[in-house]
Amino acid sequence: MDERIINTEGNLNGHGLRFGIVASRFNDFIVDRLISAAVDTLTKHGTNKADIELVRVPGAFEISLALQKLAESKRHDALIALGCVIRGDTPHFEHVATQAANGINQVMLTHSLPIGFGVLAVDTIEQAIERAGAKAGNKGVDAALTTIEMASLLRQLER
Ligand code: INI
Repeated sequence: MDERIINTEGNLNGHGLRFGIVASRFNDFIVDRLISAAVDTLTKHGTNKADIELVRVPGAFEISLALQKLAESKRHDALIALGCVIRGDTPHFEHVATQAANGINQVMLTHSLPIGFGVLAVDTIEQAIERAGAKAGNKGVDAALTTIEMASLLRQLER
């Protein structure tokens, strides 16, 4: 890295940061694992449990509306979206998964608030299990790490 340029990067120190998590109940046997992993990751990186607010919504389609209300409240440094859409369960898989992703992105950009994206969109239950702590890691961890880094980056960019 050229040391003459101004280099700004977030870090993984979650101390003093406040997080809101919006998680859907649909496929809760998967989503509950994402929530546990996300909360563990935040606390391992220094965030107080009292600074983590968990909001549950019925399905992935409802996540963005709850995120929007949390964003409007300005109580958090960053938000995390957790859910699980399984193609096998529904012919309107594409709508639910795409609208959830679009809505989350819209809230993030409208409010300039980082939102970690941990909504699984998979073909089968097996693939969901793999991404919720089995073979392919846990997307709750990935979403939490990304969110800490982006919250820390935005704090720096706002200075
Ligand atoms: N919601 C999910 O979170 N995951 C799914 O797999 C799913 N399927 O399969 O239908 C799902 N549907 C419900 C949707 O998110 C809304 O809650 C519902 O359409 C009411 O608005």
